[in-house]
Amino acid sequence: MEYKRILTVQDISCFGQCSLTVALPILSAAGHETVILPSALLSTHTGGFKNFTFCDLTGEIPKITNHWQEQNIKFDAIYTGYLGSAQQIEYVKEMFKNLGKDNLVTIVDPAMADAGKLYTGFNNDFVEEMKKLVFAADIILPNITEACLLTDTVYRENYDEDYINNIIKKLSDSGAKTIILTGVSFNNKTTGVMVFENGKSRYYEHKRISKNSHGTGDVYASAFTGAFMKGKSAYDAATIAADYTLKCIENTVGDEGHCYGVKFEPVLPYLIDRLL
Ligand code: PXL
Repeated sequence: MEYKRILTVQDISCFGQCSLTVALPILSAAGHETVILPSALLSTHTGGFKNFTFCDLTGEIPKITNHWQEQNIKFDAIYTGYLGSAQQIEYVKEMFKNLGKDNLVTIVDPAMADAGKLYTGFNNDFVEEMKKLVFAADIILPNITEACLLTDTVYRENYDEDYINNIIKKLSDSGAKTIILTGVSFNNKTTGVMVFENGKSRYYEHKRISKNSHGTGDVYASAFTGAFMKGKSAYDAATIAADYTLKCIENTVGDEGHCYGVKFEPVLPYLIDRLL
């Protein structure tokens, strides 16, 4: 059984089932040693809450990573999610250089936008910095909005395969290696992921639930990382993560009060089974 040491860099949103409060349990359930580096501390995530607190932890990052270097602590994978500032992107690039074991896998979820809009607090300068990180990573997991921002493509709600293939080509031409493009939907009933691996694209289509849930990108990227680091191919990891995320959404839809995240915890046994 693969037991890998994975560093994940993203914020702690204390309430809201996203970023580290999702990544740590999912990666642990996938059977990996999970090391966290919080990029910021927020009372809640920024999607739909007002007056949330935000404590930027950029200043802590080099202190923590310097200590790890002194202790010769190295990682099999570095997986990044929501980063709080352009400076943090610089630091992550240094981590890629300094904190990896020989076969380091770098996985970047450019968590910064959805449904055609940047998340609160981000601007175009951040997008420009994020391009540098994305094109230096082994695997990226943008949604369509993020992929459009990364490739200077006009975002469209309705599109065809040519539009998606063009985005994948632009990402690949800019240096992206393995691409997991999430939320790709060609009709009302289904959605899926376009996986570009070893120079070829493959689409995985599954049921679409109309509810737009918060935090599903983080659930997806964490499950993908857990599965990929178990030795699955990118396509197989992408399908396992898609099936798991769908089950998390199904487990949440009936509960109108639970709109800030998905109830991913009771479905962890399903993910574990798929990884055995
Ligand atoms: O789920 C992505 C995410 C992570 N962290 C914070 C967020 C969001 C999305 O809005 O606000 C703080």
